[in-house]
Amino acid sequence: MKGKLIERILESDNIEELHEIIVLNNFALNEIETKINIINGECKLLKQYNPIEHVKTRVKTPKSIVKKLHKKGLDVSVDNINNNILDIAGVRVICSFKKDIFEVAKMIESQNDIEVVSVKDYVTNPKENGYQSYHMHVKVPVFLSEKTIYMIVEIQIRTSAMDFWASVEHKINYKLDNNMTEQLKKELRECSIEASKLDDRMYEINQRISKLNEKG
Ligand code: 0O2
Repeated sequence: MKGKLIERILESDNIEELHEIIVLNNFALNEIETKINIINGECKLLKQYNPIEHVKTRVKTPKSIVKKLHKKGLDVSVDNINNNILDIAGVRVICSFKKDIFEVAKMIESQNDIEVVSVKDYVTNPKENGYQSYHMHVKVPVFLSEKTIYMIVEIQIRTSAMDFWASVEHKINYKLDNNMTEQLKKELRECSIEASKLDDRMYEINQRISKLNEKG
């Protein structure tokens, strides 16, 4: 039954185009994942330090593409997908500490063949609901046998604590169909502040240990 929903919505001619979009986005994800793994490996080699805990990738499902188009008030068409859905290819980079988020972002930005298209810094300015993460849309070259194409990938960079908050909030929102009570929203905002304090405290402990190691 997989794919039935999108087949019903898109004309059959467009199904192949959609399949192509998904395959190309998978290629783009592979390119960017390799770059991020090299950045992490290089940091370990030069600084004996891994800023990245782990990396998760995903390609948006057709169902979720359709949902996002509806949310934006757009019809389902290949043009609308290409022009308005910039996170079909998504990478989530989980860092140990807040400061690593900005360092990793800078290292991604400085790659010669990557163009940063937009940035949303929800770490410095968390969203009203408490969501924290650093978002980048980047243009990545994908080298095909006869041409090079440029694909957009969304990179979300955050700490483990931010990731924990976001994944629980996402599940709650899904279960409640985006109808959270004011009380629940307030508690989640408080949890986000707690998560941020935990990040600061863990960083401070880590700094103390590093200084001790330097001395001894
Ligand atoms: P999913 O299911 O994770 O893919 P845009 O993508 O720029 O057109 P938007 O929503 O303005 O649309 O962009 P934004 O704010 O950068 O958010 C993009 C993605 O960030 C979302 O994708 C989520 O993954 C994540 N995100 C943003 N806000 C929240 C939030 O309040 N809570 C949680 N848990 N995640 C958030 P999708 O497609 O909405 O969802």
